[in-house]
Amino acid sequence: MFTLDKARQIFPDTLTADAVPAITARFKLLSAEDQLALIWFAYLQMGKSITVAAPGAARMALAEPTLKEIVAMTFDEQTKVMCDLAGKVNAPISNRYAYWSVNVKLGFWYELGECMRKGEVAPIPQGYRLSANASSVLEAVKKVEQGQQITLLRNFVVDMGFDPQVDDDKIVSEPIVAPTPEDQREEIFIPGVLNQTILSYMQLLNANDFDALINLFLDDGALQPPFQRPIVGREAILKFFKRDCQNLKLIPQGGYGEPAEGGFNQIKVTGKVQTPWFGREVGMNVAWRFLLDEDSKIYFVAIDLLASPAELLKLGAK
Ligand code: 45D
Repeated sequence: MFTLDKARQIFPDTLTADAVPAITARFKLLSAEDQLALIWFAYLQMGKSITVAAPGAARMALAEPTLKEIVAMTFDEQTKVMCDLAGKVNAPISNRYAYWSVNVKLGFWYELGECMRKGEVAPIPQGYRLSANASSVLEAVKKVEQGQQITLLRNFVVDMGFDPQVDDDKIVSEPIVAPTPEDQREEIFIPGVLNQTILSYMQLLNANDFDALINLFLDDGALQPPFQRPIVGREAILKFFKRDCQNLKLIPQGGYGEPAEGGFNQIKVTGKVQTPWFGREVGMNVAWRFLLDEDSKIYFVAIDLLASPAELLKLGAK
């Protein structure tokens, strides 16, 4: 029988973007000042080719009071707040930050960045010289493909703040949008995949219909996001979908399935994912590795960020 650990090993020849955890580990060793400056330079560089979509009002309302508070501070105080965030120091704003969902954190930094541009918040000093290590991490960030760059930036932002033990039920997240009406949902067609659970998974996630989506999972099913531990159980997965997965666009391009032991089936799909932050400007190359039980319920699905576009073609037996 399958255990979670065993399920995680299906399709072992899938090459994930190892550069992301490798660069993240090096980034974490830098000083808070270097981290902030590095992100600023990386963000400016990225801004030359892609634009971040301004977050909606609903999302921003949650961070608004904190942003106002920061704008009212002196430059020195502002710099301290930002260094405390990067350094994960126990301070009031660092504490509050730890209780924001991923998208609220990103929206907060988006606004701070705008304020830094306008001169309302302390900028990274003009002549700031990165340490040798930080420069080398920045060069590494510049070399990876765009999907990996935005994943790195997202991970940097997520990891900030003071979080000894955050109570998951107290996380502040943006309101939930209504699912796309059924007659407006896009049909999903995946060459090589006829399994209805897989097709429904893609369509329901694209439609933000999380209450229907979660019914595709077994009670003890698990979902493993890129570079994360699996999220186990329907309740936890549903919470994750509602909190972090609104308005994604999954664009599966091909797939392959084969029987696994105990009447299970393993199906691998590859394709692109777009985040609402960058829309069509960035297509991340991903694989979904599904393990379904005999009733085609999802026991496990891993979403991997792929090492390169060549990985999109690696389907099926060789
Ligand atoms: O520190 O099937 C400044 C799942 C100054 C669900 C700054 C999925 C310095 C199931 C520059 C201002 C979700 C797993 C900072 C699929 C400073 C499923 C600001 C996958 C911080 C497919 C920086 C979904 C800023 C995926 C504003 C793969 C940075 C989603 C902004 C991936 C960065 C989404 C942004 C990604 C990054 C989104 C907006 C990677 C967004 C990244």
